[in-house]
Amino acid sequence: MQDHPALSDVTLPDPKPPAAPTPLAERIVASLTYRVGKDVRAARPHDWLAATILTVRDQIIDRWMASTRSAHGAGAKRVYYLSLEFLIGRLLRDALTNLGMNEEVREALASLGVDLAAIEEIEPDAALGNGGLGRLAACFMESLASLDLPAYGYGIRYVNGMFRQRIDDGWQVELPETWLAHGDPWEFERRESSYHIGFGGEVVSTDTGGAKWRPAERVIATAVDTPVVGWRGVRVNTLRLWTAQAVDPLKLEAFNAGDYAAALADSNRAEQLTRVLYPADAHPAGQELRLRQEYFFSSASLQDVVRRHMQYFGDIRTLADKAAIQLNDTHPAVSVAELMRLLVDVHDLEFDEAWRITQATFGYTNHTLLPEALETWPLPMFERLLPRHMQLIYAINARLLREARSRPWADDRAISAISLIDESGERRVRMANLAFAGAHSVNGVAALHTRLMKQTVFADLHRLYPERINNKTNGITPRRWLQQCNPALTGLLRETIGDAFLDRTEATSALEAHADEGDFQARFAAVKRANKAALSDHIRRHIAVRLDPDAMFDVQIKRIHEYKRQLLNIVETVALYDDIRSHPERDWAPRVKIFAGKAASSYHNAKLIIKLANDVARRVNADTSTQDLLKLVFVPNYNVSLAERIVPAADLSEQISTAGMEASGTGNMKLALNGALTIGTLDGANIEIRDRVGPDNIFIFGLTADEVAGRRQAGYHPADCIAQSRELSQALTAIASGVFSPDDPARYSGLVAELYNDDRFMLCADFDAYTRAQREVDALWRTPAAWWSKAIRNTAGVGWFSSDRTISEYARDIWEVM
Ligand code: 26V
Repeated sequence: MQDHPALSDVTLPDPKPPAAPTPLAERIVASLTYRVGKDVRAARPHDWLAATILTVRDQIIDRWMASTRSAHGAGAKRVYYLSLEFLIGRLLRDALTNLGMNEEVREALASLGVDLAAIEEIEPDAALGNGGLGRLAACFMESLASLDLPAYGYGIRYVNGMFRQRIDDGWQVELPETWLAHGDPWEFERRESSYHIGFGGEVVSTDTGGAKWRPAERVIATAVDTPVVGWRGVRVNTLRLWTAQAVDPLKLEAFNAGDYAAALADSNRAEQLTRVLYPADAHPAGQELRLRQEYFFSSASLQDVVRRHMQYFGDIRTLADKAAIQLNDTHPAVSVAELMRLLVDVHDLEFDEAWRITQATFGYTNHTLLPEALETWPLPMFERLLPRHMQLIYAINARLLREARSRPWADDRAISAISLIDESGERRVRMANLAFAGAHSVNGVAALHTRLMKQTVFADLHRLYPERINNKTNGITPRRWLQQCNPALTGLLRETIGDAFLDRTEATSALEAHADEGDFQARFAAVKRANKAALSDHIRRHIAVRLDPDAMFDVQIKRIHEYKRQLLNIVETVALYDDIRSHPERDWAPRVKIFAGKAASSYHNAKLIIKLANDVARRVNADTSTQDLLKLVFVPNYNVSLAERIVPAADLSEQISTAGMEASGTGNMKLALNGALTIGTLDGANIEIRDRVGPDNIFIFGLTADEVAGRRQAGYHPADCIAQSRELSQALTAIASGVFSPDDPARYSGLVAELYNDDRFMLCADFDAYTRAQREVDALWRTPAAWWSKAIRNTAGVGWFSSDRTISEYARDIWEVM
């Protein structure tokens, strides 16, 4: 599958001069002529795309300026969302939907002989993020604008975002992604908004007894702005991404002396900073370039926030009244030290006052409890790169530990857990502790996750500051994840329950009254079938596998990670395959297992799991004895655009992480909103989904988070579970012995051995419960009226998971802007 189809793949009829050009068509032609510089007759699909975007962008600019003016005029407090990832995907359909311009633009283009859907398809998918955390940031930006809250997103304008995934002989191959190949017509470079960012050097003392940092190296950060249009165009906010340049891009002296490498060395070094997104979503790379990226964007963003504050309000001491800065995980946590530096060294505040302002300004969101995903930096590296920040962190730590010591319960163990410096081995700076200490609010992203934060990683900090941790259950924007990706369902809902749900997603609850109406069920099922047929078509064209849209589409789409347990799903598929072959006479429910997702390039087991999915697929899909009953596909290059195709076509949503390990999940919400039933563990937001849709409308199985912890404590022996389950042991034996990998029979022996030996993710403990739940799913599928009743109740029940609701809670409880 290709991210950017070759131009020849997109068939556009010959452009004809418009019969009666609409004013909008005329503007598109003017954009094409004068801004893209192409003649109507010579224009290629990408030219039409650019001309359309530029024309739509013009419609946005007045609102954008009005939004800025109104915030300024009102002296409003602004929200700043700092995130190293914004997984925004394509923007044209998003802008058209929110501006209500879809039909108008479709007609204008049609009058020019251009198909809107075809040019939407060639817009690159802006993948400036890894997975859930980055997509959440994009949904939040859209909801902030929709709720008319003045907000800026700050991040990095990566030249290469998330890698493109190709599947070669079943193996993942990573290719660079080039979303900027044709330029980005949405963006505005703001040359005037640029800042110096320092690295290295030393700290000197000033005559007034203060400290001053003399960096050895400087680069320039320049802002590039993209408008973010809210629902119904109520407001347009700014996504401000930073790009890096050398202070001295061309050293002429070196150039003239013929040393071209030296002449461009600074440029190359600076450009590395914004070259590529780190493509791991759980394993900190620990590389210096990553820390440089984090500081680069934190410093640029904070300098920008402080400059705007001084320009509008003139007094740095009111910063916290006028700015709320949210840290999306620890990636921007160095911002805490950077703001302290700006307040103390540049604005001459006393340390204590600066600390009060810093804490009042920042909020921190945690997105994972996996110990291996918590960022820490080797102290010597940190100090070499950011010597002044290291001093400030020591000073913050002294204050923090003094406060901790005053508590009677604080023994040495508690003190070392609270410290900003991990001294258990080589000394490291703990970014999560820094973010916790520097913020007035620390939130988790689902109720269970927040409870576990209090009990595990942050137990001692929580004891010290019991008011600080709070929950904000994640959400998704219903504009992209219902209206845009599923126009047919949106149309059906509007006819059935009216338009209220377009502005208040909870209003989908009115559907419940129709859940058992045969006629409505038939229409709901027909929408699903059409979406499945469209997905089948896409899959046939891209990976040449034919699917039956009447089979159950069972999907697991997300990053490939052991804790998410794609392996559990694959092993169950193998067991099912065996069972169908042994008992062909039974009334099996025809299924298509659909997988998609990327593995971090260095994550060996995750890549092996992709290969296994493809090995099983090859064998099962070719077996004539199970032909109509079971298919497995791994759809390459999972990204936002592919999710937009799969989500509306899913019948069953696999949310099967080891309980306690998935902070929230947001794909679970998207799939349920589009009428898929969930099969899942009591993990992350699945628990709250069950609460909303009702326990009868979801398939819950397996150990709870507390039971997982209990089993671990008591000593977990996976080999015993395997011995007790004939189905599991047969499936594992088949995989380990090379049934699916005859070309390399030992390929999976190590993977299976790990399950016998430690099974870190308790696949074996949950296997039988999972299989039973799957057979209940089959039984339900065979009674369509019962299935559709439950599917409808899912769409009806999950409106609460709108990111509008989530953002309203942040606005009220953390940012105090609502
Ligand atoms: C960590 C690192 C470590 C350094 C290298 C790059 C990198 C990138 C991301 C992360 C943290 C990953 C945390 C994450 O993505 N969490 C997901 O956040 C979602 C939104 O809250 C949530 O729904 C998922 O359950 C959670 O896994």
